[in-house]
Amino acid sequence: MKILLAGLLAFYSSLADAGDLFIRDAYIPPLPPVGKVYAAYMIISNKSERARTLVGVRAAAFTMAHVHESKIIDGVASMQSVKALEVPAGKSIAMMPGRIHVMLIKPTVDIAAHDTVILELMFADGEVVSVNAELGKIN
Ligand SMILES: [Cu+2]
Repeated sequence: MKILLAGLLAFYSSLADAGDLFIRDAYIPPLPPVGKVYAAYMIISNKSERARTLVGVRAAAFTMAHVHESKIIDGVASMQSVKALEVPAGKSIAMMPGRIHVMLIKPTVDIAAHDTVILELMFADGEVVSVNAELGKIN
């Protein structure tokens, strides 16, 4: 039920090829009140017959948004920027804690638990897909 509801909350808009990219289960875990850096997670499904490439994310509620990948190098946790994230044809990519995520830096507005943050995912072919991510929601 929870997953179905999350799927319904995600809405879809695009400039082209409507209906072949689906984003679901988008959420932003809660942080302590002093936190200025958040992470968003979601599942991106590509139902089309060609690979699609995520090249950036916009979020009006934050100063910056970047796609990152968490890695452990020589026992030290670090993050690398992901300039192009390919979603193969017919496949899904799951962003999740400790792996790929959208880093959201410095809110531009006061945000509180259960607020909805709109993320715009930009793909290499010019398509932009919007998704609602609820703050403080744990799937
Ligand atoms: Cu990060």
